[in-house]
Amino acid sequence: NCHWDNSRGSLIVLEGLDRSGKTSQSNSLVSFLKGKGVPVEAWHFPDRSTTVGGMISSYLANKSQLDDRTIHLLFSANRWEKSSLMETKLKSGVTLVVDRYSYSGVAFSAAKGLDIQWCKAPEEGLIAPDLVLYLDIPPEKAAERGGYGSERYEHLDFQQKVASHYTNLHDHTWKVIDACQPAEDIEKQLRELALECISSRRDGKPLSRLWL
Ligand code: 2DT
Repeated sequence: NCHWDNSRGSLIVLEGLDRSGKTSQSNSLVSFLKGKGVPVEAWHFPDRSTTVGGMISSYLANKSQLDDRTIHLLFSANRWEKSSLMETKLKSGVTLVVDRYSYSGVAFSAAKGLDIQWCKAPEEGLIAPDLVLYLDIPPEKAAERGGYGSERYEHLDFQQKVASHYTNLHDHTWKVIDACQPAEDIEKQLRELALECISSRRDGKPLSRLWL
């Protein structure tokens, strides 16, 4: 274990379709980094623990109805309400591994037919990730894995639209990982990419902001 102090933490985001393996891969990555002595926390959006998160959760469970723009803005508000804590953590040297972020926000709402620029606007100014790990799986394969729950978006035709919108969001921070590989191979690639990202933060690269 080397010294991770005197540098800010990294913002590492995992994205991908439902059933791409995102959640178990982020948990495994966090345990690995902890074992390396990296100060790290696992985060997840939507954060269902807040008042806004409660509204989102009830919408996802089909227990409440909201129009597409309203729910979009709530997802965004849910990131904004966490953004100052996020900044404090990163500046104090804690790396955050975040399961879903603004890319889910845009891809899922755009899949409903909302304008992409409109979808991106409320995300502008949120902290930009240092690294986005995209677990790439064909929607048909993800559906074959089974285990779609009863939540609103867990249908093949909708996931196909989401996948096509994710493709348009790739930028220089993205690494696309083939999510059809054995879990151990994916794990290994994520670990390498994360460690590389965390060590390069020691050069003091400042936090940047999304989409400005
Ligand atoms: P989880 O199954 O990961 O809890 O996600 N979603 C998520 C959006 O539509 N917009 C967002 O900004 C975010 C973060 C993806 C629940 C669902 O919420 C969708 C799946």
